[in-house]
Amino acid sequence: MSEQPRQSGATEEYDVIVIGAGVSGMYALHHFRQMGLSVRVYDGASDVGGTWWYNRYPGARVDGPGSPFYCYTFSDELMQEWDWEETQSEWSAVLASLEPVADKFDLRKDIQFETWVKDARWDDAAQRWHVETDTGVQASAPFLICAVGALSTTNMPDIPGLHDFAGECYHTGRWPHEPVSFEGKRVAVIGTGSSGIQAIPEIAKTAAHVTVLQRTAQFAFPCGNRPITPEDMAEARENWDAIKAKMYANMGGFPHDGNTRSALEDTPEERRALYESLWQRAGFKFFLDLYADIAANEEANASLSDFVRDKIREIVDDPETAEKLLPDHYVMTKRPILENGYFEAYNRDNVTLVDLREDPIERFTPNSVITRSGEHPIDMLVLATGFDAISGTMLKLDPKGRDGLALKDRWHDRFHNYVGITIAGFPNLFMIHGPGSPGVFYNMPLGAERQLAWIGDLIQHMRDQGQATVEPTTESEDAWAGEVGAIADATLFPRTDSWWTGANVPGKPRYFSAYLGGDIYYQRIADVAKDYAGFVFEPARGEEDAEAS
Ligand code: NA7
Repeated sequence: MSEQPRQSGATEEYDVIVIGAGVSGMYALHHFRQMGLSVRVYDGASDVGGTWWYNRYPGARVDGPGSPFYCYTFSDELMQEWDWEETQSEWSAVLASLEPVADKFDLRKDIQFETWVKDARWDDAAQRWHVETDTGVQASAPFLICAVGALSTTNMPDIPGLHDFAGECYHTGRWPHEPVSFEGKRVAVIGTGSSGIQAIPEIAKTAAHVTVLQRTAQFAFPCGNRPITPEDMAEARENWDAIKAKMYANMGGFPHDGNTRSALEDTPEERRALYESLWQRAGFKFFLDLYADIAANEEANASLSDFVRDKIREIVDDPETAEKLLPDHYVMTKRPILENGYFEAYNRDNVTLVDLREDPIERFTPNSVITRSGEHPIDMLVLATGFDAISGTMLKLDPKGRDGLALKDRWHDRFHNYVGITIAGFPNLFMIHGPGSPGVFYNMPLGAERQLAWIGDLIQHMRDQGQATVEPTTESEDAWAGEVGAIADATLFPRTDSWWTGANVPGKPRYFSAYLGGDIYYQRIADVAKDYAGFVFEPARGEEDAEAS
């Protein structure tokens, strides 16, 4: 293996092909290059950033624990050079933090942008993945890294007449790069997940009218965005080693201690007092400092749900609107949302809420949306309808493994995988943030680094042992599924329809597929790497034949 790509006929040959130049794909390129491998990355976008390159809708910002710790840890220099300005950075600030990474490590020279991988196929005789792009590139490599994003394939609603709508229509996950003006326009927004809830108050500032079409009312918490001062940055830089160690040891990959208490250890008054103080402080730390059993115990869960519902009633002036905004699922079992004036937006004269449960959409016309109760004339439609998440982009890629086995067929009933990274029948294919891994339940840049380090170690092990291919057994996949399922079943997460359970996409296998154990996952995969139990290796074809003769 070498750093230099080769050419075989019309096919470009590399050691590693990476699909996706988002946070994970960028680090994959750097990491494998450091190992002395030749790497090629393909991405449909025209620059780095993945999800952050696409999700540039108004109000889009980090809705996790936030900057400066939503970041790579592999280079200490980056922490010395980055200058974050806000804890909940806007999408543009996240891109502005990734672009210098691409510059510093000269990543772009090995990334082919505006190039969509339309076919990825295992060639068993050559023991290589063969990739074909929509720009006509043919490339092959023994290793294929699918850094395709957990939130990248948009979920488009199937509503009669939608395609007849003649006004402007945008999906939040594919927002245009040109400025979009809402000035004087009547805008309908479908979807009240994180994207809709971030966008609605921003759109309402200038639109003539906003009609929110809500299918499920959501629990949303104050975003608590605050400036990061030069002193904050200096402190982060100074203590970076200790902070990193804490991130590695923390359940979610953040430098945070968390709360190990049960809600049931406190009286109802004490619980309310805690919720109130967290609400006032605001930000993602609300969730990190909550009782440990909020998402596992019904009584604990109800105490927080009641608190948030009361907050919504307090904030929203019109009692009828407030009532429609009250969620009725277990709090935290859909992605918890950080909002910036979402509930307050309903106190404006130009925002109307339509509860689709009692007043469903019947159809679109060229200039309106018709719900059961009547017609709403609109100039613009914003689809904040989310993603075919976690497994959706792998299914869209639909790689073909041994004997032409299509991933869609392998995954028709569930997302079979081992350690959340590998799939039986798909040798040398590795997923980042795929089903069976913590994915969106962990600090995603750090999670990608840790998964890629593990994959790099496995590739090194294969080089040392003279092995050409690796894939898991179906037995190890089943055991892994049992482990993932057992952890999830101890919580309330599987009881709610969400994109975590695949319920937002009709026809998708419906179950909770993420590994909820946080940092325990990384201990587990480190244990697996001690002897790679559960995997089958094959030497290079020529060597196997030579041994047999
Ligand atoms: P989400 O969280 O999946 O939200 C999508 C929203 O769109 C949600 O309210 C859905 O209702 C609604 N939806 C989806 N399809 C329809 C149809 N057909 N009709 C009406 N309403 C619909 O996606 P986001 O983009 O907001 O957030 C994704 C993640 O990105 C987020 O969690 C952050 O981590 C970043 P439902 O709840 O399914 O009833």
